[in-house]
Amino acid sequence: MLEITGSFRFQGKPVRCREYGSGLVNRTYCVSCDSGAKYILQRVNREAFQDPPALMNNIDKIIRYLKPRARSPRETLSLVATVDEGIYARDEAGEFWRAYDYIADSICLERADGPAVFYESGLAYGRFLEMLSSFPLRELTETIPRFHDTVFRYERFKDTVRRDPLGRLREVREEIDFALSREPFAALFMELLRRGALPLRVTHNDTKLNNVLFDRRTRRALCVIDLDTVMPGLIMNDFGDAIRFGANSAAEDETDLSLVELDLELFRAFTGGFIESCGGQMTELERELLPAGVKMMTLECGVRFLTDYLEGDTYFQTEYPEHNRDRCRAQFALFRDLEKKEAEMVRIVRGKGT
Ligand code: ADP
Ligand code: GN1
Ligand code: MG
Repeated sequence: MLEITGSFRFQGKPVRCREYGSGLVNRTYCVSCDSGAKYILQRVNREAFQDPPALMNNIDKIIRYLKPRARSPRETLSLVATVDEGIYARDEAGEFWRAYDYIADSICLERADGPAVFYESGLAYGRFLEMLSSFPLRELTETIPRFHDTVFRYERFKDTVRRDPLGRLREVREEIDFALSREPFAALFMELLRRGALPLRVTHNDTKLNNVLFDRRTRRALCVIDLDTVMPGLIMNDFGDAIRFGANSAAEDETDLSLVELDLELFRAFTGGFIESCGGQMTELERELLPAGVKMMTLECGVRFLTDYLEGDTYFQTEYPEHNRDRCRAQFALFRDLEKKEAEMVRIVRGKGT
């Protein structure tokens, strides 16, 4: 049993603790107690999040704000207090830990098995944004500065290419050339933001399908989880990251690139749910740029995987040495397909009523 379980006010005595989920950044465990109660216990990744106490304050504020607005208790996460009434615990190694109630009768999906669940996830992410639309932005810390500043991501990438710390450059020349060829596009949102044409909103910023929990029986979306990156951001990026991950007809790290493409049926389903729940708050420009958000998040994610590969896999958890390279290749393959299907995406978005 992990010693840190003793720091939380769990109901009963923890009797089982196992690694859980498939997140690429934090370490997650599922703890079961002799009372039957279950919890999610997480160690916050200090490489990714420089100020865990500030991050935990963000999460606490967001949850407190959402609770009274939610339709049911299973629609929001609930933090478990520590024995000294805190919202996180620290172990001897200085690591930060937090615990949530396990959301009962929920399932987490890595792939959309059809349009119905993906529509549901669109509703859930849109509703999450809608519920937070009046949350005061200045109360949130940027937990990862410049997280979706794609221009900054490119600066880092080019710096890593210059340094080539592991001598991996020659294995990814094609990917580097591809990334550089699309660099002008990467500035689109940051430029519009600088000109004041886009509003900053409270956004989730990590809208993978596996960050929504579904009801096991009804398969309706229940709860948006993984609140580490909830901070000021752009609505197109939340839309885009969800499509990048969930409407890809293959996995994020697929090595058979002929399988990687945008599934337009899934795209249509998510778009319907998203616009239905938060279309009312979007400006015309935001709405028009939703397909560009899909391209932006796919390109940015590919560049982040490539940078991490060149850096020696210091950020994303990997299962084999070329994992980040393969993830990058799959993202760039998807990006090429998105370029081909952009006009169709625009047509679908325009066709959805608010
Ligand atoms: P990461 O930041 O590493 O992605 P997440 O917060 O997304 O971590 O959690 C990892 C996985 O744990 C999720 O994909 C989900 O399967 C599960 N999970 C997280 N929180 C809960 C919860 N409150 N109830 C049930 N399952 C959860
Ligand atoms: C990380 O933590 P997880 O697995 O939900 C990453 C996202 C990436 C994603 C790629 C804080 O998400 O930005 O898009 O991996 N989260 C962070 O799978 O960097
Ligand atoms: Mg997650």
